[in-house]
Amino acid sequence: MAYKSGFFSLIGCPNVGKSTLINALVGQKISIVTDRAQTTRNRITGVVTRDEYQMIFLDTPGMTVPKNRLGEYMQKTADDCLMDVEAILFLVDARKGVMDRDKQILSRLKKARCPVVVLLNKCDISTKLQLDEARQAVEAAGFDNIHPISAFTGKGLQELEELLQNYLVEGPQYFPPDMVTDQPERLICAEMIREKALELLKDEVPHGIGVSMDKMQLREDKQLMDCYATILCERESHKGIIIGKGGAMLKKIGSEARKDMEWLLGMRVNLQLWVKIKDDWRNRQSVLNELGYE
Ligand SMILES: Nc1nc2c(ncn2[C@@H]2O[C@H](COP(=O)(O)OP(=O)(O)OP(=O)(O)O)[C@@H](O)[C@H]2O)c(=O)[nH]1
Ligand SMILES: [Mg+2]
Repeated sequence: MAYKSGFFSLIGCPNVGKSTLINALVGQKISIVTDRAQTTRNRITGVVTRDEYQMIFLDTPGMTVPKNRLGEYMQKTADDCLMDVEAILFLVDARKGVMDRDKQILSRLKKARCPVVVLLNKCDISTKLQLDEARQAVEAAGFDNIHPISAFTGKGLQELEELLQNYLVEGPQYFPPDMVTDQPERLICAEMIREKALELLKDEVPHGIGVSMDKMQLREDKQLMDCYATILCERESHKGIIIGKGGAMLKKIGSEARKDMEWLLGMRVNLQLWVKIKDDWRNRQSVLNELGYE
């Protein structure tokens, strides 16, 4: 039988679990996850390769109304992922239910030229009533391909992969079998630092943060990677918060990110972090390009 492959976009409001799902599908953490909305900023590709087929999943930024140029970039990224795919996987947080924003996206998806699979995520923490209500609201919006899953526990994911096989088309293996993402290690490592900053810092500070991985260099004995990264922020006061008393916060962000990086790279990491102020960087194209939001 001929080899099959296909592309699937993960679409939905912020915080519904798109990145958690892509990580669960590929079986490795390639996209950062936090309990905050608007964690993902870029399109992240996740690849599942089996003997008979390859599935390519596109994680996207949650759909919202943009507030700055970075936000516009994030929305364009999500919009672009609506095209040229075998199917769109639209995620809803079943516990929260189908909100106005979900309905708006669903009405846009009505015009999509490809099939839409609706996933009621977080079924592990949703009641039966909440799942029923979410399903009814999705049906009322005109969609009937609805499946409860938990990206967190893995419930329903086996069935999902089986379902998605129906949408695959005869085609090549786009990625080598051992490749789970097209994101370079440099970018994933920078994202890991941003994830820790999002987790550890409160309020408006983390959303104004960008991380650039300036240099990664393998030591001569090949047992250790020296990594140099810069955290960009927008204000002097934010810089103070990120560094913390006596440098404590920066140290904490660094040591937590280092653990993840060591796991990813499979070796010891020496991470050096700096904090720099770049006024209004989220509206500056040159800085956005530098950070990989091109
Ligand atoms: N209990 C439970 N929590 C989940 C599940 N899926 C995701 N979460 C949690 O929901 C939060 C958001 O998850 P993300 O994967 O970052 O959500 P996202 O849709 O990628 O969010 P953005 O990137 O901001 O658009 C995290 O705290 C996850 O741990 C699930 O199936 N069950
Ligand atoms: Mg995400």
